[in-house]
Amino acid sequence: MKTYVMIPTYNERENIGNLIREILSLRIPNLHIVVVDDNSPDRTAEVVKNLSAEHAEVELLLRTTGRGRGSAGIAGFKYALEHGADCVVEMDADFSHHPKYIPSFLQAIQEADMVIGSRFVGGGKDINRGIARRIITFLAGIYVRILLGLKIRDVSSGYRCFKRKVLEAIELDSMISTGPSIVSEVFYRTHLKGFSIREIPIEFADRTHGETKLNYTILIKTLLMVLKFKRLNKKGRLFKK
Ligand SMILES: Nc1nc2c(ncn2[C@@H]2O[C@H](COP(=O)(O)OP(=O)(O)O)[C@@H](O)[C@H]2O)c(=O)[nH]1
Ligand SMILES: [Mg+2]
Repeated sequence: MKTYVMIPTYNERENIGNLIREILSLRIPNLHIVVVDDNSPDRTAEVVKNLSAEHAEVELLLRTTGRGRGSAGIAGFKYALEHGADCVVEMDADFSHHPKYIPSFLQAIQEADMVIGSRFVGGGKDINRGIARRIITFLAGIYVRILLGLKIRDVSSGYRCFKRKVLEAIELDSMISTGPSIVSEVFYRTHLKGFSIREIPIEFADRTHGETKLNYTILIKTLLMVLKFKRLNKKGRLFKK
């Protein structure tokens, strides 16, 4: 099974090298890593390029026009599909998503179409994060779950694993998210297409290096985007095919 770990990055120079090394140390057969960097001013891409010279399975997708967590994620998924991935793991670069869980994802994906790393199932945890951020996650989660009718608990988790057929079916080309709302849009599309989704517990840690790209403006925009997917779907226009 050819697996791609897809990591979008923006100013993650302090994290990405260690993260890649930890993933490689898991020694998972036929595992590739693609880092999708939006030409970060801190030269994250340089670190990735240097590592890819030593390790053929480390690949860099450098985007020089436009920036966004959503468009980067879509580009990364497409890259993995074009390069023959049977399975794709998506994760953040900041160690909030610890790579030690990758083997559990690959195990669980044998029996589900999509697997989510979840803070809110038995054994999962949200550690070291401030109370304000936790409350926001909780309230935004209720909003997204109710609005989109999702059955999963951790609807803002960007640590997840997909079978190829899911990424082929959700129509990456008709996705409307350019920013972080991609996390919900992917859940919604996967749910609407009827795929099986399984949650496995993870301990989510706050980043210790670098800065979050999330702020209140982005948060509000993200929540409004969720209304937009819902409306598009009601009109039968979320999927084009
Ligand atoms: N390529 C790319 N990656 C991004 C962008 N914004 C955020 N990311 C990455 O997406 C992941 C999650 O972002 P982060 O700032 O940690 O968001 P938070 O975890 O919600 O606070 C990290 O790996 C970021 O480097 C972007 O505009 N472009
Ligand atoms: Mg983060």
